[in-house]
Amino acid sequence: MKALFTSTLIALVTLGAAPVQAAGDHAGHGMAMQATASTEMQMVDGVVKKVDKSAGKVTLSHGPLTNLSMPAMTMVFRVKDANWLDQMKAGDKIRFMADNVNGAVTIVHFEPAK
Ligand SMILES: [Cu+2]
Repeated sequence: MKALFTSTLIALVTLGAAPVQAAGDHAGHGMAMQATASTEMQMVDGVVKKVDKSAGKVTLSHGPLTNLSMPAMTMVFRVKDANWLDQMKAGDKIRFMADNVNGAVTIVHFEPAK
């Protein structure tokens, strides 16, 4: 009777722990996959043409934006974080992600190109 109780307890502990472990692995894996996918899809090269801090906009010559079905061109972008405008000046090469935010094409991720 005591042996049965012990093995039942071990079984319960094992069953209880396994789903938690599996869920943790799964969540971490999902996040990693998503980050990789969005980076590959949306990070685009651009060259700064003009920065308009008062309007919160920057003019970029950019490569194709596949997520927006947009070919390479020169155009004005809004920026999600106005502080990024302080890190850009005409002639700078940057890498960025753009998305359509409330009808305005907006830079949602920015980093200086190395
Ligand atoms: Cu464009």
